[in-house]
Amino acid sequence: MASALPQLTVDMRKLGRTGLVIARLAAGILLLTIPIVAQAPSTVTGFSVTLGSPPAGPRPCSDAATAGNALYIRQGATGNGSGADWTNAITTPPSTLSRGKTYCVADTTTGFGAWNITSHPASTTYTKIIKATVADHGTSTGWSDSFGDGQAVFSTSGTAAFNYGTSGGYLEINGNGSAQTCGSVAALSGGTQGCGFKFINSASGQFVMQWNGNGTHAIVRYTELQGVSGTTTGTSSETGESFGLAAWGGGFDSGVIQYSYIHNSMTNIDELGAGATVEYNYIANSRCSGGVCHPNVMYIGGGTNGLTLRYNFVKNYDAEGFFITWFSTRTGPRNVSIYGNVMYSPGTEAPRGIELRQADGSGDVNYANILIYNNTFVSLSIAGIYDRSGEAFGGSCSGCVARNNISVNANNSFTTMTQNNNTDDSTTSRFVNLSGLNFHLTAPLAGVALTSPYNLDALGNTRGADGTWDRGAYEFCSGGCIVP
Ligand SMILES: [Ca+2]
Repeated sequence: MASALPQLTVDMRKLGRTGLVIARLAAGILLLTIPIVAQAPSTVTGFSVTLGSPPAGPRPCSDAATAGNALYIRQGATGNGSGADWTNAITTPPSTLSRGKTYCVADTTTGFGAWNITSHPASTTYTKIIKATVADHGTSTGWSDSFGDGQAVFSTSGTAAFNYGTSGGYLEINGNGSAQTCGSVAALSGGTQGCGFKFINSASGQFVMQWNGNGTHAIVRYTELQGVSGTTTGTSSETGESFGLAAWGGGFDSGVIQYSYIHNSMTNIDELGAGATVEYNYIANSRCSGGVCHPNVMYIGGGTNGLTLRYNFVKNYDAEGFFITWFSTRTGPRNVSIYGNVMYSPGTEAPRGIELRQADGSGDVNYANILIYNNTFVSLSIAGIYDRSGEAFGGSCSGCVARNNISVNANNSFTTMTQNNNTDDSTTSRFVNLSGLNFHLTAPLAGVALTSPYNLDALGNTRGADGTWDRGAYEFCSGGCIVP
């Protein structure tokens, strides 16, 4: 995946099947050979990116089986239910998790109902819930490859399709996929969302995945979360307040959501705790219609102290995108880095990219250290970056900085923010293929050089390696970009 790529100037002509890259430092003198993950070669044709096959990644089920820590879950198994192998698999996801175990889960047939976890002993040793695949399923006893070529689905029309209702934390939910199969890279490269786990809540005003008050250091990856608002434009079928992944009251501290497809809830991510990372996700259809609802892509509230929000693709939503806000107390979100995201929402009600606003009748909320770098905002009828400090009940913003962003048909209002090298116009032709969701640039568009970790784009390209650090989510690389 992108993070594994070498952070050096790479000559694409020398990228071969041998697993070696000949890298050339800027000084042009030193030659290095660097081992990379073996995979089929990716290609760059103009700026149309074709992904290679996924690299061989971690094999958590196989590793757990080797270590003697694996338990197996398979709907319809007819053995003794001990979980010792696929024949004797557990047939219903347990409400009590055994700390440190790896639960390998087969494809479902009719689908499970809700998974409500009520007991999980506290420890910093991770417990893992892993989608079994053909390539990674642990024991072969009782296994059929037909158990590992689809999704494991959990659905409800109740409170939550997944609920973590205990305090232990350190839980990983992993659909065992790749950037090519789930999340923003797949969405923007013509892939399909083949996430290993899928949680569905078909009820209005409820939760798909709930970590309220619980779940420190949780990890969710290669997972699909589907809510109830089914339409992409026009009137949404959701009339209540529904949530995709929610962590009210301090849940999901230091949590990670990555390479996931989160869609069709009023607010798709809501109120994560301190220190969370949200990256490489495809987030779509944050929508609702009705008097009580107020759709946001991601509600970032006062519990947020430290948040990395990067490399996501956000499409089709009705109101605030990434909403920096709070109420009740004066301390709002702080220490938030938002970079390398694409937000695109033509034809929806009133989308804005990043909005900073809120207060209550007793005074303004204070936001601090909100950094907005190298994002691309397109077709957002209200705004791209929208700082509403200065309005009555607008809040106030200190250390809020916007640089190197591109807004096309998405007007910015920086108000009190520090800002430079941002583009705000209606030039859709600067993108390679807007209707095809290719937001790469057709030509350089110089921004200002920043420091690490802002020096890579979502595909792992080093910004400024060709002498020009470009604006927007994707670096323009003279001579071609490297791709996953
Ligand atoms: Ca460049």
